[in-house]
Amino acid sequence: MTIDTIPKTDAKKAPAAFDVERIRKDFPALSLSVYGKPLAYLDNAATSQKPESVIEAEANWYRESCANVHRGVHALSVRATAAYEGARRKLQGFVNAADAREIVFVKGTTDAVNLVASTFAKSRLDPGDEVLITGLEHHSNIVPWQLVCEERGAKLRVARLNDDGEVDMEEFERLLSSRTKMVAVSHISNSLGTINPVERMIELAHARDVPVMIDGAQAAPHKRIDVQALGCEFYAISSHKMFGPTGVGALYGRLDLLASMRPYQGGGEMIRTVSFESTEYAEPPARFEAGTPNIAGAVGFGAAVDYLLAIGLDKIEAYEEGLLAYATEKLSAVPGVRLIGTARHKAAVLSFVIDDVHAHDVGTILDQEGVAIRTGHHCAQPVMDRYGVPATSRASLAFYNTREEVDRLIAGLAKIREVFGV
Ligand code: C6P
Repeated sequence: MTIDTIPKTDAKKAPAAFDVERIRKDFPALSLSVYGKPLAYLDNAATSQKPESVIEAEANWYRESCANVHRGVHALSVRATAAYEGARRKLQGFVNAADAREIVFVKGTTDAVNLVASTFAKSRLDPGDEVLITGLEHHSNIVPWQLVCEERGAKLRVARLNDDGEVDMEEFERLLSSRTKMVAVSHISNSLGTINPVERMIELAHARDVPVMIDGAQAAPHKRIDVQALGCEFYAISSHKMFGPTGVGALYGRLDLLASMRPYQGGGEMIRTVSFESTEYAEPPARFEAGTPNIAGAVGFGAAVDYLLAIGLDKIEAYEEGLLAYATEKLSAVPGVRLIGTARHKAAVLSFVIDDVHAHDVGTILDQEGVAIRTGHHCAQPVMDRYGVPATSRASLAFYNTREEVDRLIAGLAKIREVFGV
């Protein structure tokens, strides 16, 4: 199935052209006020707000189709199964996978990385082997690899960053060796917004027959994803960062690899036959979906995919590029502000520090102004260490944000400088 053949969202709900004011009306949370001020939600990398169509899809599933999947012959169960498998096909189209069986519903990106590390990688790692990641990774794309390396006597290698927050590609290439059994890299960094040259990374890894997992948690809300064009073995995404519900995500895995992997967890639905002597596993994706899945979440995730595709990822990317350029220019002009992460290719994230002001104070004062950002290490402590800071303030953008909201961030920073006399 290609992106063009994906079932489209109800045309009445889909914005005709990229019109940010029109789009904002689809998101109930964007008209909230905090402390009597309109909410400027600039914490989208942590989680995104949800359009009415997603909220309705999930609520309607509970109202009209609530039953377990793949288990019952009754009408409601058949309807629930159709909705769940329909969502899988939507995800297949979204990442342009060749086959719907290559989409495994998981809890999110963290779950997906743990699945691949503890099944695929674990069976391939011997003592002395290596897993290569980069200095940009979120803890979710570090700790699962550390766990499996520890267990198998393997070693985690890390390609370092330059001062702009880009992966040193010479070192990345140098670290790929006959010992490398797995490469795992983020498509877009959550802490700095750097867009990694994943095409080149995959090419370099494949030249040495090394499989690649991409952590796409921060890419899927901003870019068109095409796993066939990328040629990666695994790609992980989280629904909640893509304007869908929390608690669900998708792992793309190449079918022949999924079919060769041991299950992640045992339980109902992941088996073909069970006896006390032996168990025969189901084919993928069921093999990796033990127990009752997050059915309502998957249906809402499917609706989020419909919503994103109805707007168009290319339009989203173009709009956000303009907004990021605007915000970068404004932020760079604020005295005492230092941007952390100035890569040539960036998306949606502005991480910064202000002289002599702790990031938590920045976040708290901005909150009083109605501006929501995230402060801290962003689950990427090694990135903070790289820049010698304990924390940054991070404004992260989505297609529903506006220049006016960026201006409010900048005005809030002026207030902070006044309060702290910096
Ligand atoms: N980053 C942030 O504020 P989960 O929580 O499983 O949906 O996603 C984990 C994850 C993995 N990789 C990247 C690049 C991420 O950004 C995240 C989640 C959030 O930056 C919450 S820590």
